[in-house]
Amino acid sequence: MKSNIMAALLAVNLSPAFAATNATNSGPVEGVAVEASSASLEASKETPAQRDARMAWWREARYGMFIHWDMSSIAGTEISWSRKGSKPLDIHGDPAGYIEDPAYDNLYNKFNPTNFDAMAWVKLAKAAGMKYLVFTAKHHGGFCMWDTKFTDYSIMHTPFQRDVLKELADACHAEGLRFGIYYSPRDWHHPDYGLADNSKYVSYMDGQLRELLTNYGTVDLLWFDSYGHGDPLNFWHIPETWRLIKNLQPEVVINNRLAALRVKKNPLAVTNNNPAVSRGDFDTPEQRLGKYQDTRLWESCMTVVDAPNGGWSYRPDGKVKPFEETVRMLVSCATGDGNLLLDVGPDATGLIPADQSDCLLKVGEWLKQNGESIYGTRGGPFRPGEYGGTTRKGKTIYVHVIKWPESGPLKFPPLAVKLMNARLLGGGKADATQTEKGLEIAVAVSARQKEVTVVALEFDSEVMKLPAEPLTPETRDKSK
Ligand code: H79
Repeated sequence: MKSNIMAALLAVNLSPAFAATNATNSGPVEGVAVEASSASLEASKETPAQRDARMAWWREARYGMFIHWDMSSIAGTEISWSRKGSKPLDIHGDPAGYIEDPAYDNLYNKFNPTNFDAMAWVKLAKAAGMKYLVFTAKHHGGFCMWDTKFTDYSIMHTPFQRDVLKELADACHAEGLRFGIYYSPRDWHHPDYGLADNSKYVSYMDGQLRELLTNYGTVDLLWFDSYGHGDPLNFWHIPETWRLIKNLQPEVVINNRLAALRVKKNPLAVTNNNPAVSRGDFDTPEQRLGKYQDTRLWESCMTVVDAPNGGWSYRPDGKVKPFEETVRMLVSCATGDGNLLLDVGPDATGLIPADQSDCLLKVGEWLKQNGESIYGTRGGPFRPGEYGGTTRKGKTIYVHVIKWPESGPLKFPPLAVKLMNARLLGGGKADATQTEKGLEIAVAVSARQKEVTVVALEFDSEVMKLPAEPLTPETRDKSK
C-alpha cells in the first residue's frame, strides 16, 4: 500500500515536465566500441513507476557514506594504486598478467584492526545525517574484506579473522541504515584476471557476487567500479552477471559502471532495449560535483580527505576538507538534483580518524537545522549559479545562498505560483517579495550563515513541475 502511494507520487515528480538537460554526469566511462550482437537478455519487466518506487529510498536519501578500507591502511598509501605490480587491463593499458608486489601483497599478514567497531561507524554515519553506507568489499588490489570461499587473500586469513563486511551489514540492518557494497571487477592480484578469454576470472567474480548477495541479508546497493578494458559481452559477460544479481536481489540499486556497456552506436540494441543494463540506475561523477541533471539520477563520489592521487583510503599525508566546503558539496549535489557519497578512510586500527569524523559531525549538525531542504527534495526550479542553488518539495522552494549580491536583494525570474510566506531555516527573518518581474529575497547580513543560508519560500501550490529555469541577465548580480 505504502509503496503504491510512493509510486504515484514519484511518477508525478519524475514527469517529463522537467526541462531536458544534456546528460553530463555519466562519470568516467570510456568509450570502447563493440559490435552490437544478439546477446540475449529479457527486457526488464519493471515499469517506470516500479523503477521510481525501487529508487525512492535512494533518491530521497541524498547523502551517503563511502568507506574505502583494507590492509593498505597499514602503509597509509592509496588503496590498490600504491601496489607496484602491473595493472593489467587498466586505463593505462598495462599488459595483462599478474606481477607480484611482495611489500603490498603481504601487508595483510599484519592486518589486525582491533579497534574496528561496525556499530560505531554506522552510528557515526547516522549522526552525520547520512542515509546509506557503501563499503569496499574488494578494491582493484583484489583483497577481500569478507569470508569468501573463492580465495585465501581475505580478511579471514589475517590475524583479525573477522568478517567485517558481515558485521557492517548486520549493524546497518539493525540501525536502519541502507547497506551498499563496492566491488571492483578489476583485480590486479588475481592470477586469472585478464587471461585468455577472461572466463575463469568472470566465474570467480560471479561466484563472489553470489556470495555477497546471498550471505549478507538485504544489499540495498551495489557500487561497481569500471571494469577496465575488454569486450563487455564476450570478455566480460555483463548481461549474464546482471541477470545473476537481479535474480538474487531484484530490488538492489546498481550504479552505472558495470552496466554501462561501452557500445558507442546503439547500446540499447545489445540489451534488448533494456536501458537498465546498458546504463544502470544512476550516473557516477567521481571527485567532481555533478552538473544540474534532472533527467537521470546521479551521485557524486567525493573524498573528505584531499591527498595526492586519491584520498579514498587512509592517507596520513592528506588533509581533511573544511566543513564549509563539505557542506557546500552536499548543497551543490542536492541543488543539482543529485546525491553525494562522501568517502572516509579508516586507519589500520579500525578507527575513522577524528579529523574526518569531526567534519562529518559538523555537517550532521547543519543537517539537523537544514535537513528539510535536502532530504526528499528535488533540484530546481532555479538552476544553480554563483549565488548557490535551489531545491524543492511539495509547495516549498529552498533557496541555498552561498554568495549574496554585493548590494540589493537576490533576484529570480518570475514563477507561475503565488508566494505565501518566506522563512529562514534555523530562525531569523527573510524578506521575499513577488512582482511581475520576479522574486526578490533579502536577509540581513547579521542573519546570514557563513557556509550557506537557506530560505524556504512557501507557495500556494505545487512547485515540482515547474521547469528548471536559469537565472536571466536581469536576475543575475550585475556587480560581478
Ligand atoms: O575507488 C575509488 C578509486 O580508487 C577508483 N574509483 C573510486 C571510487 C578509481 N579507479 N580508477 N580510478 C579511480 C581512475 C583513477 C585514475 C587516476 Fe591516478 C587517479 C589518475 C590519476 C589519479 C592512479 C592514481 C594513477 C595515478 C594516480
